[in-house]
Amino acid sequence: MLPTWWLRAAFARRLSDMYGAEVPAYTTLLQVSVQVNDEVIGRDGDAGRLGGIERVTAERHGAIRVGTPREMRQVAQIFAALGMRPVGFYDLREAAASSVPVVSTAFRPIDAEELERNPFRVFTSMLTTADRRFFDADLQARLESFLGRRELFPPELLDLAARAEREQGLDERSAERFLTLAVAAFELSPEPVDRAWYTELERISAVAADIGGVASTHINHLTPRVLDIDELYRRMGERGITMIDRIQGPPRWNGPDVLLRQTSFRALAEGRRFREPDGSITQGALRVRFGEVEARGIALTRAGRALYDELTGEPAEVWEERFPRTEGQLAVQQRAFFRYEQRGDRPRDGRTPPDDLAGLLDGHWVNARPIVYEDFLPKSAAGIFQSNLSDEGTRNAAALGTHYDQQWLSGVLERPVHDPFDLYAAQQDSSLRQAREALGLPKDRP
Ligand code: OOG
Ligand code: NI
Repeated sequence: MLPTWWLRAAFARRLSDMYGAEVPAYTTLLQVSVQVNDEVIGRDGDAGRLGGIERVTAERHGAIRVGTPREMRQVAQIFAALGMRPVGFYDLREAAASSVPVVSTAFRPIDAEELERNPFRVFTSMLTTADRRFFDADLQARLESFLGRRELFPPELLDLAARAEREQGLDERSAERFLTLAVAAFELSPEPVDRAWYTELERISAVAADIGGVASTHINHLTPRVLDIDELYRRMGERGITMIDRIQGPPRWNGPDVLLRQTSFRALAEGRRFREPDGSITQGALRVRFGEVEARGIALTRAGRALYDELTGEPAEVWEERFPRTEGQLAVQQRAFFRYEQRGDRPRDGRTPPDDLAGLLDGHWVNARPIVYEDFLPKSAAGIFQSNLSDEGTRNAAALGTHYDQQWLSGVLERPVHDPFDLYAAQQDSSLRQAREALGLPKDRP
């Protein structure tokens, strides 16, 4: 029996091989990432603080886009087979200035142990076909009928996924079949694209065309993790690959790495066949798939995140004034999440440990190890979408948007959508309770 985590790791590896064959610049990005990571590990003894080199080297996130609640539910089933749960709700309609008519979640492992084994995550977006700001009633009807007719995932794949979820793994033969079908579902289809339909949607939004203009889905990008994203950015430029003009997320600064910094290169023209209005088949190209890379830092609490949101776009100097400058300050001010452990190496000399976190940290009674941010940032995600649109698209600002939220998504998926803050807080709290118990303190502070 091959367990869930093995299936996840194998899927991530095969998807990466497939994408490398389809988008050669991704392979270059991987090579440069490995180079940069090796160098950072070589020069910085503390580089493993936010994840061991083995995890970081294998670490990827992917992005996919689907059209309907039904397709979204099927995706959730496939990822459930891989131990990946929906976490977070992102409304990119609001976060993006251009026309990005989608709402999203991220499928990822949620237990620390599972994340350590393989943290593969997939940012998954769904087209908001009912949103009048983007689609009028006539287009909505045609779009939904087109999407309702297509089949992204064969029944055999979904059956195997349900079984893998139930039995928490698959026998070797079924696993092989499952992985083959799952990877194939995210390959670029050779089917000709209907030119008129695609163009009609593209006028509204290139994202809408990418999702609803074709009868299949595909992996949109795969993102490796690097330990020094500024250095990677520079080197990609040297290799002649043009990156977008900036790194999204916090600035490079003289303080702890927090949340997520990302950058990407522009979508490349890929050859695609088209069915023209007169029925003829022509050769053309589309630019939809790109390459992205990211550096991950410490997960922030709601209070930390509020401060981050306030400082968005501010330069390093402002961060140095306003953001906690050390991990210790982040911990004591409860701006970031840590895993706490009692220090066994410290002679107690008959003293009683203090009852507050600051005292425990100051007196070196406990160690605080940062909890890595495993999620995404809506503004960065919108920026990533946007940087790859050659055209703003159109939207009717006067029309009313349709409301979607985390609860609605849970209903669609028939699975709970987890709140990322709750997941980090649970990890932190249980570690702190254990540490306090080991120090002979009451588990919970009164
Ligand atoms: C997803 C964009 C968001 C990220 O890393 O923030 C994303 C997409 O382009 O489908 O992947
Ligand atoms: Ni991404």
